[in-house]
Amino acid sequence: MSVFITFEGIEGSGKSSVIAAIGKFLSEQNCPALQTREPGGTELGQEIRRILLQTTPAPCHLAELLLFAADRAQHIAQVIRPALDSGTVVLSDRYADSTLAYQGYGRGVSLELLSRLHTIATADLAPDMTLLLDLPVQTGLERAALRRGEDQASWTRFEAETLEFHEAVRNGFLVLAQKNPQRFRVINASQPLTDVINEATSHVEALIKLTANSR
Ligand code: Z5A
Repeated sequence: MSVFITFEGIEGSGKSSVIAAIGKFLSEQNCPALQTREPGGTELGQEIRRILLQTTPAPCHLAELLLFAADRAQHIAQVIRPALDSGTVVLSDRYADSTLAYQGYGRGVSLELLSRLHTIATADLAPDMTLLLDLPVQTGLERAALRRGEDQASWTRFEAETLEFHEAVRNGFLVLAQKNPQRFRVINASQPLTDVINEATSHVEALIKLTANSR
């Protein structure tokens, strides 16, 4: 079944854990699903990811934005479109809303410019549903730090950003959800992981049933 679902949220919100659980659930239902991510869902994307997260000095804001757009264009051409065309459910850890939240609300790049670039990079391919895992910034950063064993050297440039930056990103995601209520489902990611997974799975199940019934 051709369904495109994206997972968004701040660092440490639990996206990877939830996607893995939903992928397992769908495979148990014999529903073909592909798990992928941005940046880095292709070979070219892996290179871009390394540049984006590790290179010093950091790219300027415009270069950073264009690298995320290049990663996405390749990801769509090589992975997302072919999977959707073959009737696969695509589960993507981050997509265009991350650009709006991080580069737009976080860095202050014009939302109008982001919208024009989005049209060019994605040909306006929009997700059927976006699950936003929302939680306080401090909790997300603490989880991410715990997972990495407090090893500051392994932190990416984004994790090292100020609390204010991460707050702006979180608020940006919430504004996007408010503006697009039909597409977004906001989940309280402060709950225990099993509860977050159950809530996310029920949204995915509902969308898949709706899509199947509308055919
Ligand atoms: N970025 C951008 O600026 N513009 C763009 O257009 C795009 C991305 C596409 C990619 O980093 C960075 O690129 C990202 C935004 C920027 N930076 N930030 N910040 P990444 O891919 O390396 O990192 P990430 O996307 O933020 O993912 P993550 O760090 O892997 O977090 P996660 O996938 O959301 O969480 P997780 O790995 O599932 O969970 C983190 C830990 O918390 C782990 O130990 C879990 O077991 C634990 N966890 C998860 N949920 C719970 C609950 N509910 N309770 C307790 N513990 C939990």
